[in-house]
Amino acid sequence: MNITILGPGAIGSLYAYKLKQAGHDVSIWGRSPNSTVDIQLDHLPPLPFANQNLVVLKRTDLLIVTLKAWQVEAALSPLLPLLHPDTMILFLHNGMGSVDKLANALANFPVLLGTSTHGALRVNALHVNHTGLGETHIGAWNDKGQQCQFLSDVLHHALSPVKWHTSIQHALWTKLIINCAINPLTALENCSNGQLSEPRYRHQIEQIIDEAQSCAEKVDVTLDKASLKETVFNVITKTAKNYSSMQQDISQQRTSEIEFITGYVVSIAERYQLDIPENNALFKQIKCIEASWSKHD
Ligand code: KPL
Repeated sequence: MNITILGPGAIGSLYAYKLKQAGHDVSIWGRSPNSTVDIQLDHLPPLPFANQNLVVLKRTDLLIVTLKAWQVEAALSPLLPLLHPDTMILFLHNGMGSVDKLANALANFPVLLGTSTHGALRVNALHVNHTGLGETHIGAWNDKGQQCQFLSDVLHHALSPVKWHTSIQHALWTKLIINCAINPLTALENCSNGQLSEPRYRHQIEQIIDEAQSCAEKVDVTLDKASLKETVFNVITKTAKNYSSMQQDISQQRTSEIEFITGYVVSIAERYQLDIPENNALFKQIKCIEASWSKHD
């Protein structure tokens, strides 16, 4: 297949390399001004990828969007008119709501949503390490996307395991709630994921999960509170040494994904008039930090 990765950060580069290794014709669409970019995975030899090539983009069968959620609208909008209408578009990033912002422009493409728990660390612009084996879950966003179940086999062959869901909302909300519980707290406390296993955080984390779960219920996604808590604390243990993406963004004064993580839950709560004080407070605190940078500019 002809595959393009839009936003070759850590996860995007990992997928680019693995798909190319599996025999696909893979190109990237990244920030580099170079027409070819070498990507190295772990200690494997670097592989060359065409970058920002319009001819290649126009004939791409699958576009995998691994940008940060807040970058999606601005980066994807100018590219959509250039794509063949049969191009499958798979969104694979933290957070929810980025696709809703482009709903009209995306309606005629086969669109899929996914979530991945693979650990990937970008050592530098050209080198990525696969730091933790994870899973990828994908499913359709629209009817045309429902016809693309074969994609899970294609991706599974390159970077297993990949699971297909007839309804992806459950998997997306589960990952969203994991991110709501871990990301803002680690950013505010400036700590690793593992530090959240200290008993003093337990009550707050449980509150965050309960509130987010009640929002999921309002949009007909039923999640079990007890197993959600178990899942969140398992992720904290398994990724104990990692620093969450939000901790890294905030500590480096980069815009975080808060709008699409906690902010998404806050927007659902507003719509259904639910009281979610813990998530509201975290949302405001992170937004306040982000706003303080621009004031100093
Ligand atoms: O997805 C993550 C992130 O950092 O964004 C978790 C699961 C919290 C792992 O660090």
